[in-house]
Amino acid sequence: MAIIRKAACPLNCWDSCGLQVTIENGKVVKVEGDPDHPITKGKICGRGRMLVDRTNSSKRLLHPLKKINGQFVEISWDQALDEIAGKLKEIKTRFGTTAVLHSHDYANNGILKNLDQRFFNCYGGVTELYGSLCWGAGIEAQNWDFGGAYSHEPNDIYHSKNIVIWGRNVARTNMHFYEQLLKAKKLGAKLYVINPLYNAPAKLADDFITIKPGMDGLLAAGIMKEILRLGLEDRTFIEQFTYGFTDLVQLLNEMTIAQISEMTEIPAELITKLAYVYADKPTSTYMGLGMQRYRNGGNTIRLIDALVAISGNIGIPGGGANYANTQVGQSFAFEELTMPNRRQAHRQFSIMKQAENVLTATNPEIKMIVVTCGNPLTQVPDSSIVEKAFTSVDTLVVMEQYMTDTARLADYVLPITTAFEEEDFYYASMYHHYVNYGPKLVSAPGEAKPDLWVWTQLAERLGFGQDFQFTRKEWLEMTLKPLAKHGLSLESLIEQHTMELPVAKIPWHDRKFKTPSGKFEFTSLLAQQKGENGKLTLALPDESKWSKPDLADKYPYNLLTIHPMRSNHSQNYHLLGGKVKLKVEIAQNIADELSLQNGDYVRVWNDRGEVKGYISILPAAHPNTINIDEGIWQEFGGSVNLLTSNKESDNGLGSTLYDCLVNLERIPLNE
Ligand SMILES: Nc1nc2c(c(=O)[nH]1)N[C@H]1C(S)=C(S)[C@@H](COP(=O)(O)OP(=O)(O)OC[C@H]3O[C@@H](n4cnc5c(=O)[nH]c(N)nc54)[C@H](O)[C@@H]3O)O[C@H]1N2
Ligand SMILES: Nc1nc2c(c(=O)[nH]1)N[C@H]1C(S)=C(S)[C@@H](COP(=O)(O)OP(=O)(O)OC[C@H]3O[C@@H](n4cnc5c(=O)[nH]c(N)nc54)[C@H](O)[C@@H]3O)O[C@H]1N2
Ligand code: SF4
Ligand SMILES: [Mo]
Repeated sequence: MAIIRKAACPLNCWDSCGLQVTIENGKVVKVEGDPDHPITKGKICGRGRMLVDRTNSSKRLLHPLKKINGQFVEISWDQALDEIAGKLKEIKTRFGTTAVLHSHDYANNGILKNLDQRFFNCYGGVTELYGSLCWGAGIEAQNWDFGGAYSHEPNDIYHSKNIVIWGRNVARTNMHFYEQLLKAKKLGAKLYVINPLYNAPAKLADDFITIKPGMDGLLAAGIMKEILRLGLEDRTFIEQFTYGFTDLVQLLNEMTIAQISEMTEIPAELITKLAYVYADKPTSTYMGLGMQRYRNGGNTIRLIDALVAISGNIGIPGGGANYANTQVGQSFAFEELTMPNRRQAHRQFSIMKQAENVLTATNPEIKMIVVTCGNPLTQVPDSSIVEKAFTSVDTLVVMEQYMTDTARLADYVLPITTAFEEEDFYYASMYHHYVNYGPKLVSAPGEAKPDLWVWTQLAERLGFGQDFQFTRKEWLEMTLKPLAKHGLSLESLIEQHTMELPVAKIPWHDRKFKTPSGKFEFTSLLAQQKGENGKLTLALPDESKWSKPDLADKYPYNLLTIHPMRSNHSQNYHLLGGKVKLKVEIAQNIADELSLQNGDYVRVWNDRGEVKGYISILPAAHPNTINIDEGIWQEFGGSVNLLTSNKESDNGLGSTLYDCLVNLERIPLNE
């Protein structure tokens, strides 16, 4: 008999949906949306529905594997855990605990996934990653400007007169926000979309502004120049609540509107029009993450923040510089969960340069890498170096649900449960401020075990088992402790399935910013405390005709590698029935120049590597722009990260994944 249970989507995604899962004979047979969820209201995307396949696929890893003479052999859990614990003990005595690298990303939004940090802290402190491939540059930028990266609550959008969707691929990546845009438009809001690629929200837009990749900061500077020239700025806000305005004015005088128009490839009239849009308050700005994955990414977000500030759109209903909502994650008891005080040694590599650092680390060298919730061979930039680094260490342990490109390189592969096989609660610090409860619904296949079980077992073998002696409920209660004073508890979460967190719904409405000056900072004092000069600049991307003319001659096209429609990163390609082909989407002018047609087989390359795939012409994409969706496995022609650079963004905490020049040529099909 079929039963229906409420659950939560675990995927790293803006929307963090409530689910309704149908179970029959102990198996998940259908995943739908939970109609009672206050924000996601019963609708989910294809990736959510594919969780059925991710749970039931015959490709699931079912037993611990050890590589012996190049071949994977099934071994028992006891053997795997004893051997890995033995190696961890030996490394600790001979080289110190930082000879272990913990390489991870955030493939699962469950709060208890953070217990990996507790394990490594109690072990003594390993080499950990800092920064983020995803949103690091922009988060740091908003920390500098506001003292936090906070967004307005989703339904505040209905107060906006104008809505600017700045580089967010809403229909594909944030579907409930797209639904809201449709409604806001019906209510009379005007919509502006700024993106090098013409996407679904662009079709709804009153104006679609096509921009040269990496040039959004300059566009924001141009709009600010026009606001000031026309006297449209919010003087009261600037005078009372900001710091460093004269530095900004000085900066804006460095370039003319004509220059900005030429470099952004946006007509000057459109820049002036956007100045009036920003002055016609309330205007909300919803930024995406793609446009900060450039060398100038932090500065780009800061210039957009500055635009929102001088136009007086901060802290008012219907306004906001909406980028992320980190106040959601800040609601929980992370320190108690992860125990940073237990660490005795510590070393950090940036997530972007983890591979390069593995290859060059001394004192100690990296002897073991443990991978959790990540697929670095596919997702981390400059894949050739990643492959070299991850095969260079004595021991690579990968905790996975599937035999990914990274898992193939491992010495030990440990089979891990999927979300419906363990209890947790889920949240995203991106869009809405509700957490969703996810009960255990079915048993795991084969010998697959939760990550937490692995940490518990290893902790016992390493002598700190008592730090993991808690039941799932006790762990979950521990994380929710700070919410007790607001009357929120695990019991109520379990009963209601979703719970609203007590966060600011209109951030900065009290004009009390969390910066050193207490004001919105055009010139950042926090940055100065970190040894930077803290001033805004008119910085350009690293790989561009201005910064590197010779490189741009050799590689004339901008390569974007945006998030795929039907997969969360690399998670679904192997489940799509073998029909995956690497699609090289190109702007019309490239097709014209190289006489290319849809379906032609091409090679895309730069000094870092090459990929091959099939042409698809995008008639409305910005000239000289190419896109290849990210996440594609080696067997389907990937990874696109063979082409991308592992440089860090200007503020050191973000990636430069889209700051990438390439060339392209047609090749015969059999090559
Ligand atoms: N279907 C699907 N949805 C997802 C994910 C997924 O893998 N698949 N991943 C989730 C995750 S982890 C994240 S971080 C979010 C990301 O959500 P988004 O930020 O919406 O999407 P991205 O693919 O990261 O960024 C690509 C977008 O940025 C635009 N872009 C690139 N360069 C520039 C530029 O220079 N200027 C401007 N204005 N725009 C630019 C691209 O054209 C594209 O629209 O999506 C989440 N949702
Ligand atoms: N070129 C390019 N590269 C990119 C991006 C881009 O836009 N372009 N986007 C970047 C962004 S925004 C992000 S967020 C990263 C994402 O990078 P990743 O998080 O590494 O990518 P995923 O493919 O989502 O997931 C990695 C693996 O985690 C496994 N997994 C899922 N749940 C669990 C679990 O509970 N436990 C364990 N142990 N494993 C689990 C999955 O099976 C999957 O193989 O990629 C970045 N890389
Ligand atoms: S992937 Fe995102 S939109 Fe799709 S079901 Fe999960 S949370 Fe919702
Ligand atoms: Mo991401």
